[in-house]
Amino acid sequence: METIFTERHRLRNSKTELFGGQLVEPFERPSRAEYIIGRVREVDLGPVSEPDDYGMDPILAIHDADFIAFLQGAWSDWQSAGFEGEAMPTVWPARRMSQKIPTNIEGRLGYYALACETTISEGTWEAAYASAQVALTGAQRLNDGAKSVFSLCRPPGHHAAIDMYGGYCFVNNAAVAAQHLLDTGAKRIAILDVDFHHGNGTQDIFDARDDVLFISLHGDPMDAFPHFLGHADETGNGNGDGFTINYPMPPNTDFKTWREALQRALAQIADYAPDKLIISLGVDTFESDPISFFKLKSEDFTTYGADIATLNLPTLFVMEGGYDIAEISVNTINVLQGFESAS
Ligand code: SP5
Ligand code: ZN
Repeated sequence: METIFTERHRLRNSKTELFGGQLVEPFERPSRAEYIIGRVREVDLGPVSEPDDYGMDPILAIHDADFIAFLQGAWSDWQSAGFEGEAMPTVWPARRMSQKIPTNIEGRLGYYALACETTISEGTWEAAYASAQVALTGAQRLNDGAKSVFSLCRPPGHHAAIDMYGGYCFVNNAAVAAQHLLDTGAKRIAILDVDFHHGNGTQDIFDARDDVLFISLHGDPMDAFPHFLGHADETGNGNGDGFTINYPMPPNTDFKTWREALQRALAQIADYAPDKLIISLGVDTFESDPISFFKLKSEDFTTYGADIATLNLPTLFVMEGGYDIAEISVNTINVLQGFESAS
């Protein structure tokens, strides 16, 4: 399997995350991608290629232009305001308040943020842009005939919505890739999100559409981030009614239960008969993940990679979360090798 990767991910290197009331080193850090690309090379998964540059249009096909302009300017606006730390919001347009977009950077951060743990730092936009290009290049490889591709995206994307960032995500890489496939001939795309966290951004983007089936397996939002989307009764709206499917699961869910949800999801994808499949691949379902509460073991990742291969669809794996840095590389590559061994 070919891997798409760029060192430009290192441009996302924020120093602070708000966690447990303290500023800590971010869980989403450059070493994550270095561990994973190291394992790709160690097991000789396949060639590693640089992304091509598809420009801004595919990003603007998913995200609002004012939101993207905000991301592009946020760091310099924050610096111009004279702040010393990294950019984070402290105030939001909460219930019954005005939804007008402020001119001031503190107001703008609150308007566009869905969470404040994720600070914006120098280079964040440049890395997010490069990460989207990694996803786009992987998608195009499927168009060019590849059976499967691994887009080693960093920063991740699935929490980024039409006009919101947070949860370590800025641009929704999987959504950008899906739209590219639709714009280049596909009629139906399925996105299966196996990250521990609900893919609220992807759900938001395709909520009212029937050309993308979105299915997510995740920690119940009653107990887990992002807390405000991902319930089982969210099934899509308008034309999209029935094309969003959520499998929230409780703390300590083990692989047996998780795999039953996966099997149901795979059957639903088969019924939908998509042209291509995108996996939002987060490995924070691992039993030792520092911020999550599922109990998957390393060998389970191999098993479910093989399960996904039974769909026999052209498949793009887009990297999302996974934070136990010693193990994420093994678990990620286990999914890809499990898939390949069953293909
Ligand atoms: C892409 C992705 O996986 N983003 C996840 C962002 C989660 N950020 C908030 C984490 C809050 C975790 N609270 C955990 C308590 C652990 N005891
Ligand atoms: Zn996650």
